[in-house]
Amino acid sequence: MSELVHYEVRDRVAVLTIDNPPVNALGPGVWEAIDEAVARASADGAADAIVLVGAGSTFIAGADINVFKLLKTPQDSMDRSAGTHALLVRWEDAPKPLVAAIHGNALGGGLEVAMSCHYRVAAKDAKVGQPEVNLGIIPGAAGTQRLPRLAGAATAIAMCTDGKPVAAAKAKAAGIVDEVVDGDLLTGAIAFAKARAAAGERRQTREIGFDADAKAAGLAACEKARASLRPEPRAPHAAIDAIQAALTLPFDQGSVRERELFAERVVSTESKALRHLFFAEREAARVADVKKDTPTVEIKRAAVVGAGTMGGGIAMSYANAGIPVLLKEVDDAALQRGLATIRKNYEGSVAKGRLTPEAYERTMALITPTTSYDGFDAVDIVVEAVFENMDLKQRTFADLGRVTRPDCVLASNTSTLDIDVFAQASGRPAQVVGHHFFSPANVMKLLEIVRGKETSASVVASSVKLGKKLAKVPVVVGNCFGFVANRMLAYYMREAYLLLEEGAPVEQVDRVLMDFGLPVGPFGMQDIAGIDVGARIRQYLASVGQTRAEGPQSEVPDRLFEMGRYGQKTGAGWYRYEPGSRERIPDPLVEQLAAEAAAKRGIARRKVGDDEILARIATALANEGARVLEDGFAQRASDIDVIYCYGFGFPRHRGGPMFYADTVGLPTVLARVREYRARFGDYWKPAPLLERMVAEGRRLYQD
Ligand code: 3H9
Repeated sequence: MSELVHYEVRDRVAVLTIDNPPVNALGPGVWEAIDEAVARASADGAADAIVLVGAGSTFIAGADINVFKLLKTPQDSMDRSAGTHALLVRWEDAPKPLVAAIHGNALGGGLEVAMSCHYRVAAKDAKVGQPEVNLGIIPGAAGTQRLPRLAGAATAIAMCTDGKPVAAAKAKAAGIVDEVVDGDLLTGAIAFAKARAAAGERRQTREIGFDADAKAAGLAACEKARASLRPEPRAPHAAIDAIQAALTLPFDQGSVRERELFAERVVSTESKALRHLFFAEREAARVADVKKDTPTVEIKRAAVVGAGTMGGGIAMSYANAGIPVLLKEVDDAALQRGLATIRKNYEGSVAKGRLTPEAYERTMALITPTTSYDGFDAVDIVVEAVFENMDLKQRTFADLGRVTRPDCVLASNTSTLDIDVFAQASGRPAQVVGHHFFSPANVMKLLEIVRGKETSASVVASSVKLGKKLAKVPVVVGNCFGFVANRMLAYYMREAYLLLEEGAPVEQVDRVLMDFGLPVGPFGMQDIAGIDVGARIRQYLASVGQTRAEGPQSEVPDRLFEMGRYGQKTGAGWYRYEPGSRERIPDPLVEQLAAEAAAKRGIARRKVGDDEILARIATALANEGARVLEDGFAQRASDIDVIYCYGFGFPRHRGGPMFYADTVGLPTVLARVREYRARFGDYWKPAPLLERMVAEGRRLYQD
């Protein structure tokens, strides 16, 4: 018998255990091994029923994602998938009740395998889902055909278009799972299988039909879902098309339609981009010179200094992960303000039903407010989140060096300042690291881990581990101005400001970026983040003779700042806002400021095309990204993609700014930089890495 699927008979039930660590992905050989085991069990006189279960932490996390890159054409995919379809039908035809016993996750192909079994029983904390859209594809092993038959079209559409897994209890209510087992899963599954065998029952999902009402409601749900989607990404549209085929065609024909749609998607740039990010996100946690066995500090208690917007959000992240956290402010008034914001945030979640009142109380109780350093000698990490002021931060780190244990990790949430300076101030530079959270810190998933000159390998490894525990996506970066995220952002914003001065209204620039797939354009984003934040950083930089990005510095954001137009919080910024509303209303005053700025710099304003806006902004990002990479502040291009997608909402289906540059073609990107240099000036300097890669005919990523 295969090593990938173990076979044993327990209490007259054949137990087939899939054993393909780490997540029992359906890689080469696994499909065949299950097939062989089902055939053996079907013929085994010692077994009356069959249970399919996963070894280790999960049932099956889906098809092996690595295999998709071998599919170069839609026909490659069609050739392979017909065989898979036949296997699943064969299992469904097994002569004895076949029961999937699900623990951990049954995702993608994993759920498709389970749905081709006659029944499904699940552990209480198991999850099932069709997350293929997150990889730019759709279910390809008849998931879009069997799921609507089990759960109805509306549930299938929701699961196949948003890709979110569903918990066992909800899956049972939806008809996907037949029984939820509280105790030992395998024992429960064996008992369930024996009972079905005794009753002579076997239910084939593919035989479930749709009556006229279900069909009409399903088709209406397809229309409604289509209307709610943006034109891109395409995979959710394809998933709906496939579900519609389930409603209108016999099972076998619907399955062929699904496979055609899958084949088209799997070779798309969208799918390549999303698969790239799947692996990039996991790769980002690996640090070349930090070995796997580097000892790490377990963070059991934490402290946050500063209860402002960032400090409060960071304390919430710790509490959400179940880690008790001291929250320190200078005085009681500031502390109470911070706590009130935290409470308001949690109460919002309770009101939306995302948090139970009990969980709110439990989580809130993990945050201990304080105005002193009492108790700091017992914490494993301190995150400093005081104002972005060098003197204040240095003083804070000097204090932290005194009041904490020598092995305590000392993290700074600075977004721009040099952490090596704080490291010296603490007297314990090896323990100092940047933990750059993004606002709102309790929501945004990116965590830039900034490695200083002397940060120890153990502190880096501990930070990565902690980041995952806090449900963040940790990426280790070097200590340059703005680190990676804000350094790139400075170039993104520079181009946006200059395009505005040249004649592109803020609403045009924002619309182009939103059409490209960002949730909000650069100006709308700044109105949310606060124009004052950037202005203060520029003031600090001016005081030390620096600028954020090379090139002309637009005066427009500073003029808005001087006018007290900080964005949404003051009712006006790049846009105007009616009281209590977040609707962005274009403001002629901004156009006037842009025209004045253009006149001062001798720029003749013109109509700027949408294509130019996208090309300029994307090229600025890619060129600066190449410099970040060459300077060694990011370990790999894919880290930059992860950072920009998670930090600033770059559309995932475009793979991130570096992947997108590869899609456009590096020679085109370089040609644009050169063209802009000729048109606008020497501040448009091609990154040497970009020039070299083009000269050598290389790409950033291989297919
Ligand atoms: C599909 O099924 C299409 C079908 O419809 C078509 C059939 C014809 N393949 O995430 P983790 C690796 S599409 C290959 O860190 P966690 C992962 O790269 C698939 N590798 O663990 C990592 O490797 P490394 C639909 C996979 O506990 C290691 O396993 N399914 C796969 O945080 C551990 O992963 C999905 O989209 C895979 N399918 O989370 C589910 N899955 O150690 C994708 C994982 O070298 N997977 N790996 O970095 C997940 O969402 C999470 O892995 C899971 C566990 C929630 C399961």
